[in-house]
Amino acid sequence: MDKIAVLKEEITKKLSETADLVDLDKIRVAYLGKKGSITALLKGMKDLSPEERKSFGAEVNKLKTFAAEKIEEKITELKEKEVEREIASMPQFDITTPVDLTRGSYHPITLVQRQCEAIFKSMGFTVEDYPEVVTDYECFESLNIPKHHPARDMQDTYYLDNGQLLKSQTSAAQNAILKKYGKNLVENGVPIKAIFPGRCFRNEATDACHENTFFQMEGVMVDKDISISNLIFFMKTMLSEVFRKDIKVRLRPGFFPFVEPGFELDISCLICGGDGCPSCKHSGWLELCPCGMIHPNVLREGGIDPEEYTGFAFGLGLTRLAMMKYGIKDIRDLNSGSLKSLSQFTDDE
Ligand code: FA5
Repeated sequence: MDKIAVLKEEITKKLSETADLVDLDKIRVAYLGKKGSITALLKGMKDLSPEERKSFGAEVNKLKTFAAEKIEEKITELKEKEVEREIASMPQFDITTPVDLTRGSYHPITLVQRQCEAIFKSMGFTVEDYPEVVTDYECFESLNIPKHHPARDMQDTYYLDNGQLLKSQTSAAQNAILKKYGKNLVENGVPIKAIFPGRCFRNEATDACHENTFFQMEGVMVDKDISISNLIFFMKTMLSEVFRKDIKVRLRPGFFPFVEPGFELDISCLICGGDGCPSCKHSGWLELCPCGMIHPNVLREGGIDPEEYTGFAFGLGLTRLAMMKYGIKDIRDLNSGSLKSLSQFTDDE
């Protein structure tokens, strides 16, 4: 058998026996490398006669191509086997088996907020967003609370060095909303109907029903001939939709410089059933949603003529609403970050 046939057989045998890429590379170097057997055959051709060189050269080149192709094929084969081995060595699991994944859940305040938004949207209100850092003008002066007005004492908050403050009430957005939609009201007769939920801050001693950081949801409606009956209708609709059961409500006079007349809307405490407990300061009632007819000065400051238009505003205590809806006894649990207590609530919409 000639040298070429011997080498061909040898390469075929070695390739069939090798099972890893490192050995395979050694075979490549042994035959096709600088000092490899096939390379040596090519180098030796210089000693042949021109005729022999031609036919021998063609044979050696065929062998070289054969070896290169077989080595490439083997590389592909071994790489595929390696992937198969890796897959086989991966832990096997049944994807249909139920897994114990701890699922996240919405915060009770988010749930109540979303529910209120849906209720008011369905009654034609827009939902507005508003910053947490506001000016003194937004939070107080535009709301008929000039500097040094005693009503400010109830809403001490956190002040920034530049004079801005963390809003103590969502009413801080009223002026901007009146200005934003006032033109559409005056020129096109489209009533202003907006709610704006948001986080509020107060420098407040905390107890079971007071937090220094809590949520409110403001609502305003302005048009011609808006009266207290419109206000009562929207408040009643909202509460019956949120609680989906009869709850005792009382409306009593309340003072806020930005409404006239002003009311406190309280609900009978759902934690104690009205008997009195720490969640309702032992009164049996919980202040939930102060409201009233927007003061003429506030309308005027918002660019709306109080001789022509009237409106109502309310400031729903969203955090307290969440407490009542979910039977949370202590408001401080809501900011506690305790997943154990917070994750038990689900969206029941
Ligand atoms: C206000 O903040 C007025 N801006 C509400 C308003 C709006 C009146 C529009 C008239 C017209 P008050 O300070 O009472 O009012 O707060 C409103 C509601 O927010 C309260 O009834 C209560 O539900 C909630 N709230 C107030 N302070 C706290 C607190 N520290 N912790 C938790 N909830 C609070």
